[in-house]
Amino acid sequence: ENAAYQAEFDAKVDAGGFIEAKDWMPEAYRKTLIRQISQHAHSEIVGMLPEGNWISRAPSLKRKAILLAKVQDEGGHGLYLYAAAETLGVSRDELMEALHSRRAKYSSIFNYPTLNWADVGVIGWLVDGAAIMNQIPLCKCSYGPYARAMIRVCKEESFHQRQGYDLLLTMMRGTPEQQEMVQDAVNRWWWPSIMMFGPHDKDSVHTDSARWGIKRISNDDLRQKFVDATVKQAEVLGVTLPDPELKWNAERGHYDFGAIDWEEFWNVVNGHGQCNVDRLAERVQAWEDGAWVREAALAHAEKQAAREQA
Ligand code: FAQ
Repeated sequence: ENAAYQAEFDAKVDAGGFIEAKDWMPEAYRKTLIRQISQHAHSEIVGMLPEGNWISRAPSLKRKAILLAKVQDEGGHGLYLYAAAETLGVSRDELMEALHSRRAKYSSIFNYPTLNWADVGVIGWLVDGAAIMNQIPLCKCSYGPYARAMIRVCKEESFHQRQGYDLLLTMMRGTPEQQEMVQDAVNRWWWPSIMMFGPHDKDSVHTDSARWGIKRISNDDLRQKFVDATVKQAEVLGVTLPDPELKWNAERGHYDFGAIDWEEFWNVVNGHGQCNVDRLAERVQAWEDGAWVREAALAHAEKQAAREQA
């Protein structure tokens, strides 16, 4: 019986169709989706922290309003994605427990500190830029609830990317000090941003993910697309990307770039980056501080249910 279900599943995936929550699916497919979607959700939620750090110090009311909206959007993406993961039969509590006990990962990028105001712009430009590059193909991934969530998320990320670029353009038209802040931020965020795409394809262990139509484009191909798109944007902005080996390769039709420091990448992924301890501590604290809200909501729901029965 399973073989028939499997054949139906394979045919649907091969034809570019969507698998829905109540459809039969291989256990390994369910597992890798829960892993990826929940880690994506955790990244959105932890990703609120580096920029959240600047809300109270934004230089104008306009920039503060933009930043507030952006950080709220990230919170919304996280909740969307937790809900998508829950359709696969895992509970919100289990997902949170996995994050808080460090069993689940979140993106390496959010373990770097935001040291100056230009960091907010560079996160929008490079980090949201990389996120969009990675998420556009996910709009067509084989799992319907994840694919549909990605459509709205990508639209919002596109606003995030533009606000970052706009912020940087403004600073680059400003004083020499402001220009230096932008270059300093670019120097610190460039390499971590291209690490976001994950290990080289040969070291990417979740190869089934491509076969099942979850990842439509590989880590290295997405990274290359991102580098190719970003070089021209850096020129317009008037900043230098901190890679002396970055140059156009006419034969390949792509930019070549220098070697990634994988030791740094795995160090950060495995909990030893500059901010890992603080980020997680903040999330755990927020969860504990919010306990009374969860209790109140549950008590309210119980009361409502009892009233309906009476
Ligand atoms: N950081 O076999 P692969 C955002 C792990 S955007 C940490 O290649 P896979 C928006 C990987 O999990 C950021 N860990 O894995 C925003 C696996 O470990 P595991 C979030 C990483 O899954 C912007 C191991 O290495 N976006 O939040 C990283 O096939 C601004 C082996 O790797 C997404 O999550 C990394 N960078 O490919 C918010 C997108 N890379 O799970 C606020 C969806 C790899 O076995 C402000 N996710 N690892 O323990 C994906 O597309 C994929 O999961 C990849 C990794 C491409 C990230």
